Amino acid sequence: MHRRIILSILAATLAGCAAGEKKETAWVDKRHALTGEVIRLEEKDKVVVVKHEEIPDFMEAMTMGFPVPDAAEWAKLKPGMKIKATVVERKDDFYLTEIQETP
Ligand SMILES: [Cu+2]
Repeated sequence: MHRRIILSILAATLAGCAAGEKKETAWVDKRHALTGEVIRLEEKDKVVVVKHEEIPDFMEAMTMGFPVPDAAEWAKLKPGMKIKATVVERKDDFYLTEIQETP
């Protein structure tokens, strides 16, 4: 009986802490415009390696990999392709979407 009450209090306290923590670290995904060129495709991981221009407030110009979660977008990518896309920056990772080929 007591044990159950104590467990309930503990659960309520933990839930309170978790809610508080969530509020403090509330994250809103950020979207950044990317311009670059596809260098290669890492098929197994669905990662496209892009030589991209500077992305203001996010990163300088470099060559790096971006996960592409959308299968239809992935299927269109080819090495040498010039692209514009959106990098979605999440709390712990990022991915590439809204990929468009540019001339
Ligand atoms: Cu980069």
